[in-house]
Amino acid sequence: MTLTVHHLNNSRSQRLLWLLEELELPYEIRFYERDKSTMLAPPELKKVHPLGKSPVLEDGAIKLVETGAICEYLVEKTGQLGPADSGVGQRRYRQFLHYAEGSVMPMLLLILAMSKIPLLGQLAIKKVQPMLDVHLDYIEQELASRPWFAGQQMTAADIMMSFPLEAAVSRGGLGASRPATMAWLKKIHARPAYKLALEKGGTYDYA
Ligand SMILES: N[C@@H](CCC(=O)N[C@@H](CS)C(=O)NCC(=O)O)C(=O)O
Repeated sequence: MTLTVHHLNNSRSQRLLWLLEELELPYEIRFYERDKSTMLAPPELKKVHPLGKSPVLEDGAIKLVETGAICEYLVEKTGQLGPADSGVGQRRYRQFLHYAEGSVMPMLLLILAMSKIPLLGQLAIKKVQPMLDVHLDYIEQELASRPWFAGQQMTAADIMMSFPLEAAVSRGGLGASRPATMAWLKKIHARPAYKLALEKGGTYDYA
């Protein structure tokens, strides 16, 4: 059964394409374009799922949302890109799989929303930035001590962490002062599967 990804341009769903390329699974993409003024997904995505968000993965009769849950589903289905060990590696894997959307993305979304509000928005960003910095410092510390988020091997947790860290470069002040994180970003961007996913997914301003 071919998998179908409902993919919004320039969005978090790029991660799912990368995951599928790493897993070498066949899939087809249905493309959706953001509204140029609001940047929101087009209404057709609501016909696929009531949330109208991307990604949505269809696997036969199964329809899934939430990138982290989709990662877990595909890791379980293929037996690949999960943690290499059942102890500390597994705990780190689970933590970072959820941490990406649960803790880091909310800060970046706040910054994005505030950046659209003249003057007051800039003041609000000054409050949020130190909160994001705590996360970026923690991530830097973690990546300075091992090559991948879960341990010695790349897992789906790295794929989950890609979008928040790419977004943090574009709007969260992530840069040369956090060399381990920047080296990790360079490493993921060099992966053939990452590049293939970029070719297939269309516009993506974060790579
Ligand atoms: N936590 C969800 C977030 C889904 C989400 O918000 N997707 C964004 C893409 S960056 C979206 O569809 N935005 C369009 C909209 O809100 O209209 C996940 O990780 O899948």
